[in-house]
Order: sequence, then structure tokens, then C-alpha cells
Amino acid sequence: MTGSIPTIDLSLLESPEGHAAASRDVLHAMEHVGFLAIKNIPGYDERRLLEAAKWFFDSPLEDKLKIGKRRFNPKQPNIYKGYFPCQPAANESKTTSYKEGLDIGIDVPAELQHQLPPWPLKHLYEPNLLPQADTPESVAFSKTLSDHLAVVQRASHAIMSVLAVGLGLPSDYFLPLFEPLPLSTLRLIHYPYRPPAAADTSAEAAATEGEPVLHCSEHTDSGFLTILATFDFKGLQILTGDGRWVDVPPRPDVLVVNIGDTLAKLSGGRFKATRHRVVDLRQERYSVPFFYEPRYDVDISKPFTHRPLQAEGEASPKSHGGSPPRTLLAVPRMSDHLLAHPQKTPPFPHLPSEWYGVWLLGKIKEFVEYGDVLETVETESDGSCELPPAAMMADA
Ligand SMILES: O=C(O)CCC(=O)C(=O)O
Repeated sequence: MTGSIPTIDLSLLESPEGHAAASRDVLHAMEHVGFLAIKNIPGYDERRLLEAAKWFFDSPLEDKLKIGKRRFNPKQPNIYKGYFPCQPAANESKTTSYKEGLDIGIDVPAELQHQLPPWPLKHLYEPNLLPQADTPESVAFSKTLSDHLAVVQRASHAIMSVLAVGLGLPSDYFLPLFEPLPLSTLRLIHYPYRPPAAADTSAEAAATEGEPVLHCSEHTDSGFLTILATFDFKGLQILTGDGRWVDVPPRPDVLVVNIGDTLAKLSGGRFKATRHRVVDLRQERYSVPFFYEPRYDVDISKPFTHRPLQAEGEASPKSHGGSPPRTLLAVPRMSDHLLAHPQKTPPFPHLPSEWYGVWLLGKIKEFVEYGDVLETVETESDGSCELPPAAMMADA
């Protein structure tokens, strides 16, 4: 089945009327669907991004492994950022993940190094691993990634400012939760063509029981927002409130946005972190999600505001009228998976368990590509993860 998700035209945000209408639409989508789409995204170059992804994943495995995470390249110290190859086997929770990928985040500038968190959270800010800048193609690749990172960061700020205004808050209300060291990740993904016989046994068994073979099992994302490029590839599906899986069809130059666990949790369950998955349509597929994530030390144990909010359907604080005020806490609207099954926080006695970064280390264990991260840090002793500068790592 094909579903339609609301689309926000970012070019309309310039005018006060456009901003107010977008605020209304974003609030409605976040409360009822958990997914929306954005179009007219300043600077977004879909073709260039897809070409870059294809260039990287087409290169020989041994080249990609040069910037692999430590699990795949023992010469590299990174355990969080970098390249990971396909891992067809299911992990302990039997989730499927048939993809290879490259994770990058912000490069922490020298003047902010002293603000990095202690072990083990320091791992989450590892230097990026990118192909050595020794050909015009590799230089162009890195430039495309950093340009796209800037585009989706700006789009995330725009959506959060529209959301804040919709909630009757100042437009920059959420910014301090991200600056100066957001934990955001940009990920390039390649799902290779997988002939039926090559699909892992659990996936094939599921298929014979009427369930589709999956490239990526159902899950929710961790952070505030995800901004996803799917190019013209089908396969993304979201789970509706009444338990049906519906397709999110690709549209040219449009990015898909969804809410992550943290925004759902901080909204007291008012906004939805909708479960989604990727179906294997027996074709090669590329996608590029950007996970917009707060600073490591944001307290995610309490809803972010108890301030009165405008009533549903009202566009801006000015139109508040005589409607009864609501609070985020007062709207326990949906039985969000996260609220029903709170994530176990790993025990790091020297760190507050309410911190986003601490919770994240526990959450990512459910994803095959991060399956080893928590185990690895638990076997380290405090201070054993001193990282060399990025320039040294590129040569490893
Ligand atoms: O590949 C896609 O379209 C979605 C990927 C996804 O859901 C994820 O990486 O969290």
C-alpha cells in the first residue's frame, strides 16, 4: 500500500504567512504521522550526491576498508565513524541489515577539543575517515559530502525553528541543545543487489512465511530528526497507527523527514518516532540519511518544556485567542514504542545516565553495524581511547 506524507515547501518559510502555515503542517505531521517530506531545499543537489555515493561504493573493497571502522580494519582506531561492509548475518536480536555504509559527523575544530566529553563518549566524536585526497574524484567526493552535510544541517535548523514557532516558543529555542558539538551523523548507504539464494536464511524463511525480505529491519531512529535522501529508489515503508506497512514512494528532489526517539521522548510522547523499514525489492539501492542529534550532555530524562502550548490547529502564538493552553506533558497521545520499552542505559558510573550520549551508546546496540561499540568500550579502561589526529588516520 502507498501512503502519502505531508510535504513542506521550504521556499515558503521566507514569508510570515508561509512560516505560519508550515508550522501548522509540521506540528500536525509530527503528531499524527511522524514522517513528512521537504521540497525546494536550498543547495540540495540530488544527482551529485547519488554520483558521489556510487563512486565510493563502486571502489574496490580493499580501498573502502582503508577507512573502515576498527572491527573491519584493525589499523584504524575508530569504532563509531568510518566505513562498514555488508554483514549478512543477523545479530542477536535477529534484525536484518544487508548494507554497506560510511558514517561521518562533525569534525571537532581545534578550539573545541577541550570541550570533548570524557571516555567513553569521546568515541562518538572520532575524527572523520574519508578517502585520501589524492585524486580529483576523491577530493570531489569529500566536498560533496561536506556540502550535503551543510544542506541537511540547515534544513534541520529550519524544521526545528518551524516546530518551535508552532509550539509557541522562540524560533531558536532548540538550538542550544545542539551547539557547539552535535552528535549528528551523515551516512551513505548502499544496499547491493542480493539474488534470492544469497539472502540470509532468516530473511528467506520470513519471506516464505509471507513477510517481505528486508534490507533493513523495522526500527526507530535515535536522535531528533532524520533527513533522508532515497533518490528514485523504492523500498522505504512506515508502520501506521493501525499496524499496516505503507510505502513511502520516492519523489525527485524531495527529502523524507522523520522523528527520532529523543524528540518523541522529550515531547512527552506527543510526537511520534514512527517505526520504518526497507524492503528488498531485489534491486540495488542507495540512500543517504542524516541523523540530527543533540549534544552528548543534553538531559533527555524530562520533557523539554512545561510551557503552555497553543491549541491544535492554531498557527502562531498571536492566534492563541481564548483556547485552553496545553502542555507537552498533558498530551499522552500515543503509546510510543520508546515509552513502552525504555532503552536500558549502560552503566558508566562516572557519567549521568540522563545524558543523550550515554543513552545513545545503549540504543545503537540494536543496529548490526554498531553491534560491537558498547562491548568494545566496556572492555576498555578509562583513558585508553586517545585518538590520533585525523590526518594521521587517513594514512592508516
Ligand atoms: O535506506 C533507507 O531508505 C532508510 C534507512 C534507515 O531507515 C536508517 O538507516 O535508519
